[in-house]
Amino acid sequence: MIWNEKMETMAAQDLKNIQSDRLKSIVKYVYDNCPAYTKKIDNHGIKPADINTIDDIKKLPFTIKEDLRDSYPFGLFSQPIKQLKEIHVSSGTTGNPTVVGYTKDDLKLWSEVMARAIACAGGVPGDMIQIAYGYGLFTGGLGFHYGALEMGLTIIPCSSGQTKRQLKIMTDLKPRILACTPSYSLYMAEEAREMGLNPRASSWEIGIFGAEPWSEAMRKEIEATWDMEATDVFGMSEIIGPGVAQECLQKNGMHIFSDVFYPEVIDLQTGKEARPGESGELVITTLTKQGIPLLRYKTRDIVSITYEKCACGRTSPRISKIKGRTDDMIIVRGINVFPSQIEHVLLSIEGTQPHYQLVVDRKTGELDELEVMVEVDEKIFSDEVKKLRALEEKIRDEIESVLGVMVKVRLVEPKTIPRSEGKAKRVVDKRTL
Ligand code: DLL
Repeated sequence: MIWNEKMETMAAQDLKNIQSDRLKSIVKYVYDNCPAYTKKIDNHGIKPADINTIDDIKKLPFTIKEDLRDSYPFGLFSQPIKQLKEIHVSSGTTGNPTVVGYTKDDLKLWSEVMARAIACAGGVPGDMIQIAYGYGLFTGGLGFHYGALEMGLTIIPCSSGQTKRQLKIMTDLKPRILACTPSYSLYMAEEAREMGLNPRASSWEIGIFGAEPWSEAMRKEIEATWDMEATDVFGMSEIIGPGVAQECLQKNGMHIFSDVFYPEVIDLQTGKEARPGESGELVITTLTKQGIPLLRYKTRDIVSITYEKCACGRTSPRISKIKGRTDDMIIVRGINVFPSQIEHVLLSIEGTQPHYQLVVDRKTGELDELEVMVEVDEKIFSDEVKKLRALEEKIRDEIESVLGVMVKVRLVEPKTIPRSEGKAKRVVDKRTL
């Protein structure tokens, strides 16, 4: 079902008109209510009156993560703190954490877009959903919770972790929808087998997986393992949390709810708009948010976009799977490496598991070394050394041909690589650059 027929199937020109009206209002709103934005817009040499249609968005300055950090904790807010009904804080690796907050209307918006997302994945009112994203300061658990409430689902708010208990709950209560990170769904499958359960017999028919990168090959793996439809959900705390974009069952790009989150894709080299189908950095403007609206926020996520109508009937643009980050991308001997490229190779090779970790190191005076640790299944691990070597070589050759950089491959026993109940840690960078 389509949750909001009007907004999600609107003709292109009508959508553009709404986006134009909303952009005009939001620019004036932040200019009048947030001194940091007043300054930013003034410094950019424009006035809110210069913004009349959605195409004028290009006249606006970008907002970056550092703007949020520099104005920590509340400097980019457009509403007094007492108007905020909920605050989330994400820990960064360096410097101040990022603080975001929601007014009552923002919470309504979040519920609305998450209801759209769950419907887009195939959920209908009356379904039971097991939410195994973390609840708390992370936006995953509560975002799904609000959307499910809005939709009229029966919620099991498991949060992440306590895997055996999750599986018992699934077996006994028989929820139809599972929401968690893709890597956690595979971890749960391992535990299920250990408990003597057959994952393919599970009650889950739909999975809504996101918060971390995953590949098409990983989707196939999850779908085959659990006998379910695995869909991708995208979002980030700064914009709203989960609920920025969601795949429908065509599984051909994530519908971005562009009447409220206006997307641009910016070419990394030229800084200009990338053509549809070409990769670039996703930039989002929140068109209706009140607490902490952001203009042209640079997400650091690399995607491509298409404006073609989807067979599901929705007219919203669709973004590709996240192809990498402008920052988590690692550079090894001058070559850009995305963990997703390696994942892709591993999943195409028999016997390897989609549990892997990249370790980058640089000894003094030497070149970067990239080691790929790959788990193999029990059967392969107990094979003779000759066979293991051959498999290592095969993986190495394939990775090297994709990346164009030398790598070391180390096969490790099942369950050696640390599992995560949230986002998997794919890269360990030991270099001091
Ligand atoms: O991860 C929000 C979320 C929760 C999304 C649950 C989906 C499901 P943050 O913790 O702020 O918010 O992290 C945002 O995670 O910029 C992406 O790099 C990455 N990310 C989120 N969804 C996907 C996805 C939540 N489907 C950052 N594929 C984003 C790849 C994703 N990366």
